[in-house]
Amino acid sequence: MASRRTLLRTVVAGAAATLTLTALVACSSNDAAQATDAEAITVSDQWVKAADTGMTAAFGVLHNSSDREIRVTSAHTDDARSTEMHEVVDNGTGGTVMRQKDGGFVVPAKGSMTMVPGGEHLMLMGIPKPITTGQKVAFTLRFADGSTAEFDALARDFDGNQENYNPGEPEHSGSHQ
Ligand SMILES: [Cu+2]
Repeated sequence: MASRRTLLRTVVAGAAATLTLTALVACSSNDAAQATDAEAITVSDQWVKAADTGMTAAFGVLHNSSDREIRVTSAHTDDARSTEMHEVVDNGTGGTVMRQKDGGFVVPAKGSMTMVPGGEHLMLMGIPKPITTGQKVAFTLRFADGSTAEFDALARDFDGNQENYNPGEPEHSGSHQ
C-alpha cells in the first residue's frame, strides 16, 4: 500500500512539472514570435548637416511600434571615423554642452525619439572627406537585442547653432568661424 501511494505522488508531481514546462515553452515561443528591435523601429525625417571637415551631426525621428522600450546601443556610418550618440545638457554657466548619452538612445514603447539640432543627435566624429548637400549618408543602428537597422540620410545645409557642435574643441572653433 505504502509503495502505491508513493507512486501516485510521483505521478502527480510529474504532471505538475509537465504543466510548468508547457507554460514556459508557451511563454518563450511567444517571445520568439515578437519582432526584433530592428523590425520594430522605423526612421523618418532623417538628415545630415553638410560639412567640409571636422565633425558634423545627423538627425531624425525613431519610431517604436512595439510595446516595449527599445535601446540603441551603437551607431555607425562609413562616412565618419566614429559615430557617437550625443545629448545636449546645461553646462552650469548658462550655456550648453554636448556629451555622449549614457547607455545610448532609448525609444519609448509605442513612442518616438526625436534627434534635432540642440538636442539628441548622432555625432559624426571626424569626417575623412566633405559631406556635401544632397549626398546620401548610410547609417547602421545596433539595438540592445543585437539586431541592426540601416537607413540613408540626405545631407543639407544648416546654419543654426553650428557652434553648439564644437564646444569642447577650440582647435576647430577658430578655423570654422
Ligand atoms: Cu555631438
